[in-house]
Amino acid sequence: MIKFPKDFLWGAATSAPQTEGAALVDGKSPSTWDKWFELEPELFFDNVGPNDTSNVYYQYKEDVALMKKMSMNSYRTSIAWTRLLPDGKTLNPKAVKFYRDYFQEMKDNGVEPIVNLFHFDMPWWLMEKGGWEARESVDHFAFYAKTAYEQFGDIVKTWATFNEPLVHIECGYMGDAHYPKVYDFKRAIQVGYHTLLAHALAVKAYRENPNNAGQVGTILNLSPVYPKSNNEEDVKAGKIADLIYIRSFLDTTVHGYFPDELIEIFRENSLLPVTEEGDRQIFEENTVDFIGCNYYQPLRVQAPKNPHFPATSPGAFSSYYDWPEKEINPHRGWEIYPQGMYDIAMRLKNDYRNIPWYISENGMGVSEEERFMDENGVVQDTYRIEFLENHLTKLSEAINDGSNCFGYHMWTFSDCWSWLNAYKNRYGFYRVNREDDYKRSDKTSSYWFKSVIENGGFEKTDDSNN
Ligand code: BGP
Repeated sequence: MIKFPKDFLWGAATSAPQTEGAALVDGKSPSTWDKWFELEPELFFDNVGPNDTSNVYYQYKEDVALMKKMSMNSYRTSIAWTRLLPDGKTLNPKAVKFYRDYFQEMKDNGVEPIVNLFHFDMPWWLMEKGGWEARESVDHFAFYAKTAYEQFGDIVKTWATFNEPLVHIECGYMGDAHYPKVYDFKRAIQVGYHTLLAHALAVKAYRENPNNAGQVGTILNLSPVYPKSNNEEDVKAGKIADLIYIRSFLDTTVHGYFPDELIEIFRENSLLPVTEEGDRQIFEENTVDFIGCNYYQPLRVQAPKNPHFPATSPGAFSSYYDWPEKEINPHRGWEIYPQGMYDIAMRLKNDYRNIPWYISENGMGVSEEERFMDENGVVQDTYRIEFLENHLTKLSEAINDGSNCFGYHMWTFSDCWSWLNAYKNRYGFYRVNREDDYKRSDKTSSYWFKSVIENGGFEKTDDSNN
């Protein structure tokens, strides 16, 4: 039997822009996603945009009832900045009502809300001023955070500042999966710096108000880095990738400072961001209470194929390594590697003062899941159960080895909109039948997970191979 601690948090995660819909309704202003869809709808799978997601703005009660049915004790979503403060300054009473009702509905049904402030959804008005590249964004964010705590802090006791800050930096400034889709490492570093500073100021805002008696943390995508081999060049590449993708976020938010080695690399290559006096102290004084770890896949690297200096991209320091033995989820193209969950759990224990943390996302996106629907309309997602079993087994090993993990959240609860991929890949415990008034229907993983929650664990089946 794989057993978990008694008060373990069991639940699922999502975000406002991926579920709510009602993108420009009741006073909400556009985010970069709303505007980008207006400008280039053809980039979005099946032309489905953020105005047409899972209708949670109107159907949240239905979802919360299903959470209760599954015996879940916690759930993470985010607040849309553009709904709460459409112009960055003026409180939107309809947003206050919606979120208060939604979070209270969870509470009333035994589901603890974990609320995140930023899930890739930069307000358009702020993007027009430069987004996270502009220093003023950090003060706007701190004001938004303070407002959210004031409006919902009596109901919500666990707050996260950002979801996966690496992603809007990397996909927006070193790739084309997020707006403004430019490729510029130096600008990306500035965006990263302001994001982390905004995070620290949001932590500060929480602690400054004595009425805030809960926890504040952040949610990072932590993909453990594995070099191709033990040869010196590969190991060095691994070390730098780890500095850029993991330590720049974890050291700053947990320890309160940027790693010296990273500062040195940026200095040598004229990549240092613009900072202001006093910033260092803000980082030092505002470390987190907990970490949420989103774990999907590891990061495998090797010595850079085409080293070129001065560095214009992280590719100058390491190259991606395609491990021939990897198991892959072909729908998303992501490696499946449960051992990575154990390794990151032990890293948090050993290098990050065994800080309290939880798995805030882990899951498997599969396309055309209607193929697996049985005659009763239930999606037989046995592949998802196997995925969960294998990851939870590794997580329980890490807990037994002393890692301070307090929960597990699956991505996601009911199928949701996945950015440019829209509804291509489905991740939920429940199917969202968009063509049938967004009705929710069961997948077998929801029955399996309910029994795990109720039994505090599960009996491992023979055919799972980890
Ligand atoms: C994480 C994000 C989520 C979610 C998930 C699945 O990186 O926090 O927002 O989307 O990944 O990825 P995708 O939707 O790209 O398939």
